Amino acid sequence: LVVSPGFSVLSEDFAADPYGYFPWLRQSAPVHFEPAIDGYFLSRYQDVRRVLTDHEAFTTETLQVRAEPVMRGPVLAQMTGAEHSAKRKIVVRGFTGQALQDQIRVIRADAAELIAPFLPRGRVDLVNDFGRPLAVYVTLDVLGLDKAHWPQVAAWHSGIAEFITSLVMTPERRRHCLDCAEQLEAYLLPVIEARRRDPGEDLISRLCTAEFDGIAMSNREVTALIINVLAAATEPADKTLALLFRHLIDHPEQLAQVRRDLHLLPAAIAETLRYTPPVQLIPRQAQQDVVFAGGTVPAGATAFCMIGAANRDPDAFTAPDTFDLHRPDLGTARSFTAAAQHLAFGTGLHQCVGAAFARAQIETVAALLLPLLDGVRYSPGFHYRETGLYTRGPAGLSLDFT
Ligand code: 2IO
Repeated sequence: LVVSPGFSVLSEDFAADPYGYFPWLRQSAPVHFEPAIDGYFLSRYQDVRRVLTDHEAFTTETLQVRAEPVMRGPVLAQMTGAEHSAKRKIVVRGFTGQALQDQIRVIRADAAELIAPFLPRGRVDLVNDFGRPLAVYVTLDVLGLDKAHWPQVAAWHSGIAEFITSLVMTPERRRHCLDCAEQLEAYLLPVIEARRRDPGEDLISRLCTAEFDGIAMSNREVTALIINVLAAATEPADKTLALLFRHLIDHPEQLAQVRRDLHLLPAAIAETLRYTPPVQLIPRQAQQDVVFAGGTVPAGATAFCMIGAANRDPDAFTAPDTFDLHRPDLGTARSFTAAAQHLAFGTGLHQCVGAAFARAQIETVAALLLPLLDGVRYSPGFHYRETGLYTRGPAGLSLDFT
């Protein structure tokens, strides 16, 4: 058994600054067992890569308990074989080509609308005033849902996200999260029925009209994929945008370079994802005993891949704790593809299906904001704080400009 005396991922100290613990974890406890969670935490780049690509030894079965109760059915990441490739393709088609071009236009319009009221004030909280509502707005547009319902959908989303991203949960919180999921399911059902009768160009219509093995998907299958997309497109979006601005403000030279040449934005986004991945943990279930240099993950156990720790492993990146959009080992052009060096989108068969969409979204919004937020800086008295162990990002980011 690999217990590390005195250390817990559930401690307040770790929550305050996980990055401070990663060197020690990789060095001295690369397979850290957490009794309260009954899970093994892997922090080395090569070990994480192995877990995510050895699909025989590690499966996504753990999502049956970690996600399915709030997804109301199986998500893409749970599927295997022909079903997985067919349904993944349906979702990919909803996020590429003409669909993506249309989405980019919608994203620009949504961002312009949401930032407008803050421009005359010269101050905006990039997370709470802008990023969070924008993330929900954009997701609703992609799904073809009514944007007027965004506060309600945002509330359901946060309950669902809380369920997926909690390592321990009280029965009361669990009940609250399940209530959110059930209400969202009830809200979606009539929409699904309507799209079956009268499909449009949106993702829900695509899911309703697509066939797998000559058969249309059931309401339960469509619902789960909608909630899957809703959670995956919303939860990390505001975090990534705020982290990008945080790092650029902290590195004024790189901010100036990006301002001068917006073609550097993809590199800045990729480096943000490497340096501070918004999804910090990816769970898998061991199908057999798996021996690592630092310990064994036993058959049946949950292994949590620590993406933030892996992305700062000196065996994978030189000067890993430095934010440098010019780093030669980043491979910007590949950073949003299956050949990415960083692990922010995971890797292997279940690598993020929305990576290209995520890039387009953050790039579009940042390119719109940078010229508007002239002289952008932290508001006086602002105290920076990050929250979250599973998904992690700034609690707020109050910025002044012009
Ligand atoms: C939605 C953490 C929001 C995914 C998940 C049950 C499956 C899968 C992920 C990401 C982001 C979430 N897991 N997206 O880590 O679809």
